[in-house]
Amino acid sequence: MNDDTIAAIATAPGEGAISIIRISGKKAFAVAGEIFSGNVGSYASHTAHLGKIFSKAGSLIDEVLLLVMHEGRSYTGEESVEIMCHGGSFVTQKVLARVLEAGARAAGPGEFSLRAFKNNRIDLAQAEAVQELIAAKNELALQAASDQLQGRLSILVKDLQQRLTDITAIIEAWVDYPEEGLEFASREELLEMLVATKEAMVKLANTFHDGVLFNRGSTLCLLGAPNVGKSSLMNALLDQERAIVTNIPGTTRDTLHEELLIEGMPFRLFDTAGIRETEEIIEKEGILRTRKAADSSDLVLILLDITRPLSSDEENLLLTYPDALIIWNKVDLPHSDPQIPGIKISAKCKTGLTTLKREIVDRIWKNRLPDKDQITLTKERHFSSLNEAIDGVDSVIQGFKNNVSPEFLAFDLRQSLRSLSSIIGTNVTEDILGAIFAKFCVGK
Ligand SMILES: Nc1nc2c(ncn2[C@@H]2O[C@H](COP(=O)(O)OP(=O)(O)OP(=O)(O)O)[C@@H](O)[C@H]2O)c(=O)[nH]1
Ligand SMILES: [Mg+2]
Repeated sequence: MNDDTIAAIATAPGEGAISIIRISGKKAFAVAGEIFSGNVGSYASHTAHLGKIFSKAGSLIDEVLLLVMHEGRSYTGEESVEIMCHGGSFVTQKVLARVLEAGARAAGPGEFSLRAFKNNRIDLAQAEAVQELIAAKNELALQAASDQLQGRLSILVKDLQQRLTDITAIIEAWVDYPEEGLEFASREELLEMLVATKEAMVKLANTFHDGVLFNRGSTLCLLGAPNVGKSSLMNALLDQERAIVTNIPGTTRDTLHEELLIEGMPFRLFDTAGIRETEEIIEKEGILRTRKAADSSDLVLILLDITRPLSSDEENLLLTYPDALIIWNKVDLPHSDPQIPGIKISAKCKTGLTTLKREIVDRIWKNRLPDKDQITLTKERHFSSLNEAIDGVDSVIQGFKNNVSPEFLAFDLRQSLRSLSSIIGTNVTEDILGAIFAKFCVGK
């Protein structure tokens, strides 16, 4: 499959200043040479050349800049050419059509990255990081993706692999040379090595929760009685008139959500229908949805009206969500001291919001603000492979304590090693590869 030459538009669709058509494979120079005015085969690697692209009939399609990369020195590891043409979608399509006519095949999603992986330019975790880097929407997600792309996760995984391989070697020595085997390590030493390796694996697995939050954002759910100012607060936090605000209780009927960054951290904020006893059918459904949103969120924010005493509905709400962050709204109006402690704000006048934001970030991230040196797992696939590996090591530790025969222990360890390897791709089937790269963009 790696024998043919592939091509695709590598830039986003639509109009732009320039578009890039990427060609990779054994015949990349020949293909480009056939449609370009210069002698592509004679160019040094990593040089750019101004010239013209012609149609088969010889008419001019576009003036372009052509970048040449020799085999072994490109993203895919193959002979590659990038054609920078004018960024109209019609002209870009025409250049691509010309490239295909000259003998390249249209690349599928992620096919360039798949080739980079198959040619050992990057491992699987790094290839996946490319896509995450493209999708990153905040500093943390970007940092995690770029760490992975730099191979920092891979280095960690390889280190774990090495440790398990060493342990397996010792256990297999016991199988093969029951007499001398114990010279390599005592049972106690081996158990210590196993436990330490497992701990390092668990430490990495524990970063996954953060990794998910980096990409998806922590969910915040605004709860409260009708008219306390939930939608006003949502708008104030977003700094835009997103939700409808009126003085009619029961204005918000459905849950709506928006993404926002608070102190650089990603969040997803839900505004909900105010909670109260009602027989009205739409409002009832809205309240059901409110409860659903609240139950699945990372932090519930209960909004109360400081100008009036708590209602019984509100008291129930406070009991149902004892961990909620309590916010007293409408401090701009005359009021007496609040009945219970909470953050005081005015959604209308936008006061108290800085304190509120600080508290939200603290509640979610306190004591676990990402450490710059810690690698964060961000992919479900990596997390589940790592967990399989941990389970394997765990059963070896148990087996060890129960004097299970070394053959079985070695078998379990090999299984664990396979799971670990699949993270960086030394042990994955074509099916899995296909599924991973299918999620990439065409041209990447
Ligand atoms: N004075 C004052 N009025 C506010 C404040 N926040 C909201 N309001 C007013 O309170 C009324 C209700 O505000 P909303 O934001 O729609 O309240 P809600 O909690 O979303 O209400 P429902 O969607 O009906 O549950 C509107 O008239 C707002 O202008 C505030 O901080 N001060
Ligand atoms: Mg509302």
